[in-house]
Amino acid sequence: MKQNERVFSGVQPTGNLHLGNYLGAIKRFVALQEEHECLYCVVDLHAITVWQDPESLAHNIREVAAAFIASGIDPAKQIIFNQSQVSGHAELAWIFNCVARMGWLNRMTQFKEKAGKHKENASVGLFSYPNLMAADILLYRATHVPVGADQKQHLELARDIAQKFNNDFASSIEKCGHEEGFFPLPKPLIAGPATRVMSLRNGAEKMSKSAPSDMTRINLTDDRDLIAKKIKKAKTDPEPLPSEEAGLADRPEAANLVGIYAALAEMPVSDVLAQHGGAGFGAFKPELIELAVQKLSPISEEMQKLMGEAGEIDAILIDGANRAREIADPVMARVKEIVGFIGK
Ligand code: AQP
Repeated sequence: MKQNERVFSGVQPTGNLHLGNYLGAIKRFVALQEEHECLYCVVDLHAITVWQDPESLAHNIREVAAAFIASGIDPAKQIIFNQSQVSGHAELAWIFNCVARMGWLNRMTQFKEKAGKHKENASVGLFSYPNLMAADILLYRATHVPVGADQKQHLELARDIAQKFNNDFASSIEKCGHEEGFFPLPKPLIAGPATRVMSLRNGAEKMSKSAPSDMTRINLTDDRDLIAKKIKKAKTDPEPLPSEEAGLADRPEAANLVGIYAALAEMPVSDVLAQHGGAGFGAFKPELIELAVQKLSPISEEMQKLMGEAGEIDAILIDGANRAREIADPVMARVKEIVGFIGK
């Protein structure tokens, strides 16, 4: 790890954690922990930008923490915590509400998709969600953020906010004796064959927690039978798999299943096609089912075990929050000084 490098990322506790969340984010969190100092956050403040039933929210917070641990993140080495326990996230988000511009947020496609036709009824929090996300990252002056492709635009906004803060307060930053470019410009880490896992029923739609049909996604809590059923029923086309990647163009469902296979097997798409090119889905799907069950079952079994020990999960989150605060509090104190606030 290079000096001053720090990884931050978050997952919303909104239920139905799925294969896209795992391959696009959580699996990559695990890989990064070997070489980096990492903070992995259950972003519960983000979750309430749309209505959450309080009892389900508490369950879902523990479930995301359980998924982190069951996937292999070591809570003793890295920091696992839930966002609402560290008040700096909300405090810095407010300051960023005053740095970010309406025009920037108006361009965010996720808000447009989530608010849909009922924009006037969406919460103000849903609109300013990207400012909170910028605060999550910059509160720890994190430099690298592993996310799925859907978060690229929000990451670009976080960089714009960091840059504008650094510019707007440049003379104060200097006067307070802090280094020029107080906030780093965080880099998105979006790589690999599964940065955008698609719905199993429609290759044009992202696999998502909120899709009404459970058949569109593989949940991390699904058992062997359910995984098999969902993959068997996944939409495909009648052609056999191509032997070259170019042959997947205009075949979104086929590309999705091959991408999932590649990410689970940790091999490039070209190798998957070298092995399975020419096979029809009747032959490929059982292979994918075997692989998915082999990789996901240990995680779901461990999650189930951990969920039976809620007290232990809560203790891990409290410990993580204490350690997160040790990094966040001095940053927040400096931000307040830079902005011109007085007092402790
Ligand atoms: N389909 C996906 N493929 C790859 N990565 C994905 N991520 C989400 N969906 C996919 C990544 O998972 C991380 C956590 O996501 P989140 O829970 O914070 O929020 P989200 O993007 O809103 O997740 P969903 O599942 O799509 O929920 P809804 O249905 O509410 O919109 C992020 O790094 C995200 O990129």
